[in-house]
Amino acid sequence: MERMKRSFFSCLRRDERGFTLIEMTVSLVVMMEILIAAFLVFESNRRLSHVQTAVAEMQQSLRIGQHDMVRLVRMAGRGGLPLQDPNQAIATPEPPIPFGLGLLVRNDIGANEHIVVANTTSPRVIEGTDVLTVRGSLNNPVYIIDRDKPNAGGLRGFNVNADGVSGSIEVCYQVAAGLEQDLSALVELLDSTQPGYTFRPESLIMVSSFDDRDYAVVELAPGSTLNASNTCAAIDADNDGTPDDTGVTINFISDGGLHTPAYNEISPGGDSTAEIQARLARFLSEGLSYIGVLEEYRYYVRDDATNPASTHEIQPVLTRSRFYPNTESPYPDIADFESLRVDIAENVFDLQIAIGFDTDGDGDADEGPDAADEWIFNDPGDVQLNGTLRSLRISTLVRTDRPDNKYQAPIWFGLEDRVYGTGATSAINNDEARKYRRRVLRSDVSLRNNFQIPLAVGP
Ligand SMILES: [Ca+2]
Ligand SMILES: [Ca+2]
Ligand SMILES: [Ca+2]
Ligand SMILES: [Ca+2]
Repeated sequence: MERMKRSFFSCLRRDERGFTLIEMTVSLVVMMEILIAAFLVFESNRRLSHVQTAVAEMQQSLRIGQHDMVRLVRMAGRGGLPLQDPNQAIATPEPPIPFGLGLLVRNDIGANEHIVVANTTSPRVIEGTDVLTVRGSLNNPVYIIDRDKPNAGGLRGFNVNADGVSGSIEVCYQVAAGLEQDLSALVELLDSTQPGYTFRPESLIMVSSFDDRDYAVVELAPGSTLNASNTCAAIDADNDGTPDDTGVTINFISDGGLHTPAYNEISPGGDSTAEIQARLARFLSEGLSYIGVLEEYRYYVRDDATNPASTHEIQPVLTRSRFYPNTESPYPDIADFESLRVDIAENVFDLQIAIGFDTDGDGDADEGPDAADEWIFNDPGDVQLNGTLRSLRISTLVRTDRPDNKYQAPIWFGLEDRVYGTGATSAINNDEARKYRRRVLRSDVSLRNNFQIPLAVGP
C-alpha cells in the first residue's frame, strides 16, 4: 500500500516537470502539419469553388444561348413559310442550303467574313463557325382573314389593284361571331399616328384558303389605315365603351418595292411580273386564310475584340441579329448595322449546326458513323443531300471567362464537320486556348411537326 502510494505520487511529481524539449518539438511539428493540411484543404476548396463558379457560369451561358435558338427553330416556318422549297433544285453546296426557306445555314465561315456578306462595317463572324438563319412569323401572331369573299354589299376584305401587283387586306378584330383576335401587335406596326412612328417595308406572308401550302410574301406599303374597314364588324376592342373598332386595312405591294425582289424570291413562282400577277389573281379567286408578319433572325458567333488584327485575342459572343427576310438589310433600320449585335451569351467559341434529312422515305433522318448518313454538316466529307428536312442539331462550345494558368484543357478534336486541329495555329487547341475550361452542349430539334399554323386568339 505504501509502495503504491509512493509510486502514485512519484508519477504525479514526474508530470510536474512539464514537457521535454523533444515532446515540445514533436507537438509543434504535429501542430504545423495540421495547420498546413488545413490550409491546403481550405486553399483547394477555395480554388475548387472558384472553378465551380466559373464552370457554372459557363454552363448557364450555354443554356441561355441554346434555349433562345431552340425556341425560334421550333417556330421556323410558322405562319405558312415552308422549311424548305420543294420546287427548287439542289445546286452547288455554296451556300449550303439554297433551298432552305424557313431554315438556312451558312456553313464553316471563312476568314474575315461578316454577318452581312461583303460588308466590313457589319460585325465580323469568327472563322470556322456556322451561321443559322430562322424565318417565320416567329414572335408576332398569325392573323385570320375571313372577309375575302364579297359580303352582302358586294365588298371584300381582300382586294388586288388594277396593276395586279398590289392590293389591300382587311384584318378584323372579330373573325366569327364571338371569336375575336388580338391585333395590338399589328396596330403597333401600322399606326402612323403614334409619336415617333417610322414606316418600315415589313415582309408579310399571306396564305391561301384553298391550300395551306400556297402562300406569297409581299411588302407592306405606306397608307395602311385603322378602323376604316368595309367588311369588319365593329366591336369595342380598346374598351373605351364604344364599339368602334373594326380592324386594320393593310396596303401591300409585290413589285417595285424596296425588298419586293427578295420577298418574291421566297414566294412560289419567283419574281417575274407575270408570276406575281398570276399568284395574286389566284389568291383573289381562292381567298386568303391567314396573314402574318415574317421575321428573320441570324445566329452567329461574333468577334467582340476591339482591334481585330490577325494576332488579337478572340472575344467570342453568341449573337442574334434580325434582318428583313431574305435581304442583307438590318431590321428595323436598314442602315443600322449596330442593331445586328444583340448579345445572347459570352464566351461561346463555336456554333455548329447539323441537319438531318429523310432521303430514303422511311420517315427518319438516320445518323451513321461516316459521311454516308442522312445528315449534312456533321462530317467534313459531307455532300449536299436531297430529302425531307427532319432534324436540326445545335452544338455550342463554351469556355470559362478567365484562363487558369495551372490548367490545360483536354484537346477537342472537332465539333460536327469542323476539325479543330492542334498546335499553335489551332484557334481551339493552342496552349493559351487550353487554359480555359470548356464544355459542349447539343440540342436536337425535331422538325416533324413544324407545319402547323398557330393562331392569334384575342382578348
Ligand atoms: Ca459546320
Ligand atoms: Ca372602342
Ligand atoms: Ca431515312
Ligand atoms: Ca453526314
